[in-house]
Amino acid sequence: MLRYLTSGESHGPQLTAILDGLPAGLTIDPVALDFQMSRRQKGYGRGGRMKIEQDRAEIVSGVRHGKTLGSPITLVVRNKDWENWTEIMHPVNPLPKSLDLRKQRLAYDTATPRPGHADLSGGIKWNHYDLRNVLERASARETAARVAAGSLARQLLEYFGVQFATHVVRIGEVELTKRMNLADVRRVQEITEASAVRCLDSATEKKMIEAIRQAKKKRDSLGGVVELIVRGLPVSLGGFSQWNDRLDGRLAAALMSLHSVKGVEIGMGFRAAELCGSQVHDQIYYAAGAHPAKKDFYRKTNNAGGLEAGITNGEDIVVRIAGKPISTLNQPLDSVDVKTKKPAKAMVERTDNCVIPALGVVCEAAAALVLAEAFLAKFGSDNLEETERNYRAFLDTPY
Ligand code: EPS
Repeated sequence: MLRYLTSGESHGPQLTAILDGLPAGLTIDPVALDFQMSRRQKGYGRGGRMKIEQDRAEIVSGVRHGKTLGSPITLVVRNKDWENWTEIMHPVNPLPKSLDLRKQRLAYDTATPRPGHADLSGGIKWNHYDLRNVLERASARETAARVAAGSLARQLLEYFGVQFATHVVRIGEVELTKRMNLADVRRVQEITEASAVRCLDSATEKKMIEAIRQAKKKRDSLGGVVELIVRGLPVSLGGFSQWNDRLDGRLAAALMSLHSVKGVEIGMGFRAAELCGSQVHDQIYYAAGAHPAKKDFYRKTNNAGGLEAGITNGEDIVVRIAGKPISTLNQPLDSVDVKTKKPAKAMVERTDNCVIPALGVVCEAAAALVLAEAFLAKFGSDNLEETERNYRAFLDTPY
């Protein structure tokens, strides 16, 4: 079973991820790991924090001389900003009485919850009136730890030829309407990497940048939609015997659990509800020897998004993920002071205007963790030789 935990506050000393269940013998590429960490930091619309951090994931357990041991892998991402927050966030030392004014504001002025964020429900749940006690862990900074763990799961799947890409298809009202060629995943990766908003079409990219610029000018935030593509998974991962065997459900849950995500659509998604069955279902064809990972069956359409009845069918996994606008606003919305119960404007924190380009990177990591789990459940997870032997045997066994 591949599982992981993360810990750490946004402005604490570090974030930590523990990933348990990767097979022994996988060569870890630390450069590829840090590449994923840096991708998450980019994108037009990111705020001041990303100028401070240069995220790196340090491996402190579970890997020896570059190879996984089969024991839990611990990854540490240090928060550079911790230096500026040591007094406010120190795990043990009491808060000093004399703080400069800026620090006082950060330390005490956190009683007015931001609509849309975790502040109010978290405050009530844990009985905190200093809402910094809630927001520090609720922060999307946690996704840095998830990307660290996810990029190791990704390295496992990449070893078996699986490819991941995401591209931004909407920022606010600006939508990518042009049909893009997604035949070459590497090309999709290259183009999105070179785009400030990870969009495949340069004309749409310009409009997206302008929309974010306008939102920033109005001290507002913008959400959007990203599309995830995972190519190269074999047919038959997942299951349907029980509700939580279903890979579509597990994938949707992993993506839905990401900060700011409000919607997940697999394949045709909601549109399938409007059409007749003959327009929706992907017809089945066969070409002997052409597609070993699909047992030579293939489809000419992919409305199912690579998943039927909770199982991979060997076509690309295609998922669209909708993220709401960031809920920290520089023009604060109405709120209530949780101590005095008097009307007040929501607290203002340093913030991003749009994180949708970064959301795509995080979705790739979250998906990799779930899909690697399903892959290892089928082919074995003790050591890579065994996983590979089982995988090759599956490909070679005729159906
Ligand atoms: C984030 C770090 C945070 C925010 C953002 C994500 O840094 P700070 O709070 O110090 O400015 O930029 O957090 C949120 C969007 C949120 O709602 O909590 C990061 O590393 O991704």
